[in-house]
Amino acid sequence: MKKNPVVAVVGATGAVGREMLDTLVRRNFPHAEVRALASSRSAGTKVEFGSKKLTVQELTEDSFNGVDLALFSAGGSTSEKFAPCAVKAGCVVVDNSSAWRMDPNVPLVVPEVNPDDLSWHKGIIANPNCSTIQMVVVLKPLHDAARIKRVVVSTYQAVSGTGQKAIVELENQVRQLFNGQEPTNSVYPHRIAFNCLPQIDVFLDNEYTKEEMKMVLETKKIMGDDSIRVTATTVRVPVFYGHSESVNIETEKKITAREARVILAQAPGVRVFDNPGEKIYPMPIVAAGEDDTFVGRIREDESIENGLNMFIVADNIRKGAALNAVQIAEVLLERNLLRVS
Ligand code: NAP
Ligand code: 3JM
Repeated sequence: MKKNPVVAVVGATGAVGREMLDTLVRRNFPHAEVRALASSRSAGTKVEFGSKKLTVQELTEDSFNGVDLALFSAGGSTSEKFAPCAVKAGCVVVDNSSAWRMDPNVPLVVPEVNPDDLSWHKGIIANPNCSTIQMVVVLKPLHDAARIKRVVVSTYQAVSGTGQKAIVELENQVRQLFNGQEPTNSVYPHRIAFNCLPQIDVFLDNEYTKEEMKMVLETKKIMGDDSIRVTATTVRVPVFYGHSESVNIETEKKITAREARVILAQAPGVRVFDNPGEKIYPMPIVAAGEDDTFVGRIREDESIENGLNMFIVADNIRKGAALNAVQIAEVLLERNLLRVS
């Protein structure tokens, strides 16, 4: 593509959509025009785009005429319905929902890990789940060095992962509790303030949640290795921004904690934040508002022959969603892949 692309942000009024617009500005993404799309509820309202304001338009089947690139973050059902319309109109879609992630015709991409999968896209590219993204940027270099056989992960996920309404629910509950009132909930099945919920997304027939199975299946697809065994427990915690993960890996080859730190220090998008003597380790308050994925508490698992434990934290709205999507768009542009073949 020689001219700058016309870009549409679908879900532009949401937690991820607003960050998409900010990320396009911050990274100076080349564009001829940017359109902000959302539901009829917010049509006519304004969203910020750098120093400008964009008027939100209602998403319809005709929204993609003349659009080259659409960044979707308006939920799975909107993606299922409208991403094919966008592709039909000649637009390349980067979709943030889980709707297309496991479709064998759709690449699932983290640019630091598997950018070459973009070459076979057929119009839709899926952005992985937030918890999966931050885990694989750290696991890939370790896998290349020592081959990971098994991963055991437990997550501590921020409410912003659920969207704007969940951010407001946590704020309200904290205020209600401090005022001696009974907290009310509508987004989560239980109180989230001063609590932890071991349920993210719906329960499946195997008794895991859908969020847990996203981590299992997406990790294998992105790493291009079905032999890696993954098991996950995903938990929502009363944190506004930043997902945390306790990750245990078992490797084929021995790798010391010191070697892992050296490897990860050179890994793109990863910041080793690991100095226990100085009480330096990743935390949501460290990663929020940052682009990098932070890794620390790296130590050898003394219960097995070849294993490591680590703690991984990233901004779920940035690397977990908007930033990864814009990085995908940057590679598409660089490699002249912003076209539907
Ligand atoms: P949010 O704050 O609730 O925002 C939802 C956005 O979708 C709003 O802009 C809303 O527009 C729009 N929308 C909802 N229904 C629509 C419809 N029928 N037609 C057009 N627009 C519609 O949620 P969020 O946190 O930004 O997340 C949005 C989606 O992104 C999630 O559902 C999820 O699929 C995905 N996501 C992915 C990751 C990841 O891990 N990669 C992380 C977070 C979210 P209105 O203002 O008009 O209601
Ligand atoms: C719907 O933190 C989270 O809840 C995960 C983000 C998310 C997703 C996702 O990306 O998997 C929130 C709501 C979805 C989805 O599309 O399934």
